[in-house]
Amino acid sequence: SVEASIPEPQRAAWKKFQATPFVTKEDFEKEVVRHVETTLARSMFNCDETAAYAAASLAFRDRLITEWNRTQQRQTFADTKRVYYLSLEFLMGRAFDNAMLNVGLKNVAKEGLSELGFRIEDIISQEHDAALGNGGLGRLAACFLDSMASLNYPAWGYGLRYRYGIFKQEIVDGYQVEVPDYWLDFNPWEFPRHDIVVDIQFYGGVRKYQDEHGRNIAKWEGGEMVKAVAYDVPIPGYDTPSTNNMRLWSSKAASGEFDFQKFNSGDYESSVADQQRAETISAVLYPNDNLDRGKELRLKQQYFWVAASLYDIVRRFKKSKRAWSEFPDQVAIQLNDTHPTLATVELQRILIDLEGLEWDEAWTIVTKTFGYTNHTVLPEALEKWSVPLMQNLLPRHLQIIYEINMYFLQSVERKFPGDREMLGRVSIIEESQPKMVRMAYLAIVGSHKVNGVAELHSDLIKTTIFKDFVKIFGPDKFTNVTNGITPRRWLHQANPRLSELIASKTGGLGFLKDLNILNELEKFADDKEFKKEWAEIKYANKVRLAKHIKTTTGVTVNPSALFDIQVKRIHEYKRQQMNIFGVIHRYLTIKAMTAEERKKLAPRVSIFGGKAAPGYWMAKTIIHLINNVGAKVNNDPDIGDLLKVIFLEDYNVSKAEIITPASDVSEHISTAGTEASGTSNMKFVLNGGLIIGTCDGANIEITREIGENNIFLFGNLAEDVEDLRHAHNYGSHTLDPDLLKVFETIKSGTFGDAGAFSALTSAIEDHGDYYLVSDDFHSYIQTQALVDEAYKNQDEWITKTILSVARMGFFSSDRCINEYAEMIWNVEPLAPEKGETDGLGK
Ligand code: F58
Repeated sequence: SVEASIPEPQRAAWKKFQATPFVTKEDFEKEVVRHVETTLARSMFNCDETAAYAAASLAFRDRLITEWNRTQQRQTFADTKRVYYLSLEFLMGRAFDNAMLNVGLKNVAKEGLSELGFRIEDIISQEHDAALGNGGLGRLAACFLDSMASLNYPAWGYGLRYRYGIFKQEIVDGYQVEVPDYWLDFNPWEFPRHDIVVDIQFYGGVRKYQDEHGRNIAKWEGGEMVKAVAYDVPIPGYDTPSTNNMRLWSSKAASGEFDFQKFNSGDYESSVADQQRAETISAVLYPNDNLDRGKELRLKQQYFWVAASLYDIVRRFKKSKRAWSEFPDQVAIQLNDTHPTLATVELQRILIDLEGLEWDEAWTIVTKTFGYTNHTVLPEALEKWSVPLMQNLLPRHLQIIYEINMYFLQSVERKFPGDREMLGRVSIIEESQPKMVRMAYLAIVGSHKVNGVAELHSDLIKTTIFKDFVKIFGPDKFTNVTNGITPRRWLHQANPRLSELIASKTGGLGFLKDLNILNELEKFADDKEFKKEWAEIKYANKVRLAKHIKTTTGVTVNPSALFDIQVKRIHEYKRQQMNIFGVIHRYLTIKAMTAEERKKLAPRVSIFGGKAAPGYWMAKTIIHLINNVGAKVNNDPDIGDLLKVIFLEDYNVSKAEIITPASDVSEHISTAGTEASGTSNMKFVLNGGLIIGTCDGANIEITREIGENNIFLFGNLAEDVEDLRHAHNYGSHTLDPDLLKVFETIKSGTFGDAGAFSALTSAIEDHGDYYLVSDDFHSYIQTQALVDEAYKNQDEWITKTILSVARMGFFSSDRCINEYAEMIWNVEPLAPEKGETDGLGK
């Protein structure tokens, strides 16, 4: 047992003085005051909200540590298989509220803080978001950590501790301006592990020789060393003592403070510069969403993080003294997209170069260990690395990649003799100028399972980008795991009143652990009293967002208007341009209406939010247009409340928690076949909003679950996209007349300098309309009219939203994680021992 590890004579003392987590309000307050007065060295007379946040979160942190240590010990002693989720991004958002809710002590904290003179909401809002991600991929990783801990899986997240997360977005004169996000001033949720340090090598060369037994040896020598220092972040499960670990690596110069030789020879500046250069590796998150730029520093980040994580995983495995062949029985590693693909090569290198295994034996272990998740079919997002770049930075890895490719192509040759074209198509090395390593192909070859993130997407990868690999490996290697979201953050935390109402009708908060319980709400879909409360909660959430809009933009919006929201990264494929063109169309329509006609119209607030990659000019132009349309429409006295256009600055996780519960409709309108899944679609529906969307990503499965009467679908289907594009380029391409009117208005200067937006219109008029905005515009406008009509019948509308929520159980990330565990990882939960829940306050 765990206890047996402490020698008998000392055990009693350790047990007697073991840390006991607080449970009562009094004990919580005592901890807060202690942290204010000692840890923070402040007195009660100058304890402001920042200090109160610091002290309260330290109190919770102490509590988490105890459970975290126990969880780690339990896993070590049970010696079970662990899963390691490798992700360059974890978009965690705030931790304090989540910790209070997951531990089940938010009310205790609320009352305690109140007695000390603080409102809990003010304290929660002191926390800086942990924004170590771009968008959906990073947030998915965060939801997965929550689910893995809540379901008691022995799981670790491994990532990078960026000093700067995703930039802060400011809107100046309608333009996006990026401001660095330095978030580490005070972060109580991380623990530096200065004792867990890994040396990471770059550059240098490979020496090949035969040892005294005549074996061929490859030795990677010379080059540079950088240190990876571990920072650990506890991940509390909901309603369980299980507290998992997220380990983030930070880079540091290997030579300690600085190079003393250089220092002594008088070259002080350059010795400091060396140190700076090492620290650059983990300095900044690359802000591109769905675009691969191929920068050397990015490859350095990837190898740095992968090598440190694998060293750690292998070290942990070696402690168990098992045979190498048992590695895949103890370790499952999931590659969150291709960013960590070098891990397959690194493990092979460790096994053959450092541990002396034969190639085949090693490669069997590698492929049994890894699984790969694909998140995109967009060609510009598929990662490739130039061979010369890799040759320089990671010479030994490149050799191993070539060898992997050679054995792989030999096996293809055996299966499809004489098919030279196939060999060229599937080769991990692209024969371009310069040659490129195709990371997705390497990930497929190095894994035993490859999954997409929604049914349509998983089908598409099998029939398009990875078609040949299905022929080579057979269809069973490819599977689907439809994405999910954690109901703890995206319902309970973001929408406490709705959560409470649901709890009151379904016998408590059990639905947060088994989201299918929401089904019980179906019987209230026509219940008058229930519907009234339901509608009141939606209204209150809209009032909250309206306040936020007022304080951040100065614009007054009417909470009774239909709130139409599109928040996500700005990208042409997500088609925010189509949305704003639709808004302009609405504006023109209203302008042309009589007073009588206007009375019948449902007032609407069109809300946008999202960041553009700093180098993505077209996306920035879309933001500019939205803001200029807002400036015009919102100040047009002829329009009044009938239409307002809002761009919310700096969309992030904590803002999403205010925005998501406040939608009447949200927009998920990507060109069919481009959005792998989408996850905000799930969040909006779970919070009682309807959606307008295309037949793309998870929209399709959402429709299947909630029923097609409860969703506004429109537009061309994925299967027709290719032909349409072909027709644009080689046939006649007549644009939608309503869209042309919108373009005329833009070009006339109604929304300011017409020239500023010419790229947007000309992408459609002159450059083939790749994203089919014109093809879908008519159907979009018509469907928006259906939304207007439907909204007028509030009674039916509310019924639709209740039925939808009732049927959203499938989209819990718990379901999703259980599928990964069963189909890909082959890991079992490790439930806490009986009695271990003692001290958990519930
Ligand atoms: C997103 N990808 C997909 N990538 O676009 C979305 O449909 C899906 O729901 C989500 O993953 C989760 O599966 C995404 O967010 C990135 O941001 C990458 C960041 C690193 C560079 C390449 C894009």
